[in-house]
Amino acid sequence: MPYRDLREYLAVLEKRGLLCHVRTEVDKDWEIPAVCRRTFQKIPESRRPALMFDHIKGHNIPLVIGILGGSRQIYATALETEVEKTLDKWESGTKRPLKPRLVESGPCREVVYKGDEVNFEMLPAPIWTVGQDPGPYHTSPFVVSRDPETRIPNLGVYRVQVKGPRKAGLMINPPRNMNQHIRKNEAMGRHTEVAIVFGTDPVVGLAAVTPFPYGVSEFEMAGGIRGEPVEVLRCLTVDLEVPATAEIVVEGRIPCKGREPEGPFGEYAGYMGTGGNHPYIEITCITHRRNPIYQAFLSQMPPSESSCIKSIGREMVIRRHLKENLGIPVHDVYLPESGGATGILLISIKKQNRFQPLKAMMGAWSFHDVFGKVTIVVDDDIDIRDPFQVEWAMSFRMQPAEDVYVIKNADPLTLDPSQPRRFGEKIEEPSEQVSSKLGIDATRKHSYPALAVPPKEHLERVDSQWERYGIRPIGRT
Ligand SMILES: Cc1cc2nc3c(=O)[nH]c(=O)nc-3n(C[C@H](O)[C@H](O)[C@H](O)COP(=O)(O)O)c2cc1C
Ligand SMILES: [Mn+2]
Repeated sequence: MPYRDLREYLAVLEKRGLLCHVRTEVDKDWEIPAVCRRTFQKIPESRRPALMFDHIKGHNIPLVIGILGGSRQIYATALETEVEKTLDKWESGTKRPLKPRLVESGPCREVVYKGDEVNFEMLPAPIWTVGQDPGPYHTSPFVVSRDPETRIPNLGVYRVQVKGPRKAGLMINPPRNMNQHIRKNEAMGRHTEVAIVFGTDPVVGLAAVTPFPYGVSEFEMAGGIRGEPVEVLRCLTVDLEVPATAEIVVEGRIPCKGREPEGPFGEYAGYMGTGGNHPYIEITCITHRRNPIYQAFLSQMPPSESSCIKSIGREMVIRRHLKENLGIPVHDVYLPESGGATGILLISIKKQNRFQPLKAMMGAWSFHDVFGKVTIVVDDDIDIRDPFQVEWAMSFRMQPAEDVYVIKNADPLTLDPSQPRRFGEKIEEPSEQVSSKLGIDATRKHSYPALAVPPKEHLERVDSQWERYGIRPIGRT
């Protein structure tokens, strides 16, 4: 049975020992980011819990973080599967989309504020990079908007700056789906309606950070993965639908062509991301459940929750594009967290001809969203999730003069500070950036000598009688 809402999911995390309560009172504006950073640095990924800050100074709403991507085990729990089956669950679920079910009422509307009663600052959004971010930011807003022609909704996570009791700022990178809604509306002289959702059943959140092609509804994808439609409720002041069991819903409108300074913000690449002129939201209504729970994602320097939750969905969509649209025999796709699940892309293929490695790179580079500034293609006997094996392939299956491709004038990885500054020092708009790509074909180009390892049967014989040799790792008896 899929989780009905965030609360059911948190109860499962708690039961499995994957959620740790921080019961002492904490300050959201310096302490929460520092505690989270230390949790990610001090505790190895496989043993890292999600966190619930029960008492936040000056607020009566608790904050949960790491609940979707504190670790791969937590991520798998969110998808109701096991770590090894995560990709399969994505693959099969998204092939059977389910339309959301419209309902008449839902707990997300237990408390309603409209007009002058609206106070966006009631939510405990932290200041994440203290001394550098201009103020509090929401890092886990599931932002809903819709195409004005097709009416197909889109759900994406775009950072939201708190700008006052009824005002918020948004930063949407150029390749993102929601830009098309704003662009289409502005071409008709219209504002864009928006709903920001916090705290849902976990699949909705994971779908929101995944770059499905334009026109694909993340609600339908989430329904497919859950095996049951997402129940949605019509908003009160905008023509949009939101998950009926959400913890908190903020409704508003982005004025036509309205832009205001936003940022800078400490970003997923591990550096401060530039500020600029970006759309803003005039908030019209806030509704929430009684005793709502507020969700945040840990972003900033990888490893982070952001790099974990982005990597798996992105790997799935890239793999699907290469395999199903381009017919490349892809074995595995991996976006390491060190590259913020963006900068470095590894692809293994069961190569059928010499052209496929370059085709795989170009295929990945021409996806609508931008990944793989450095893209490495290897044969399918290399485990791309093991850096040692990738380095071995790079060492002995690749010739720099033959197998390296550098492409200029590629679309930028927004927020990558290494990009050249073509228009002077200060970048006002992400569209002023430009990137280049490095592709490395580390597959075998001709027949290879035999591997220099003992014969398989000898290794198997040794394995079967390993105890007999009495060899133990140092430090253990
Ligand atoms: C914690 C976190 C913060 C994010 N912030 C932004 C952001 O501020 N702007 C942006 O364009 N994408 C941001 N993203 C990435 C988008 O959520 C992601 O690319 C998603 O696919 C966007 O939805 P779309 O493909 O429907 O546009 C963020 C992702 C995460 C996990
Ligand atoms: Mn989308």
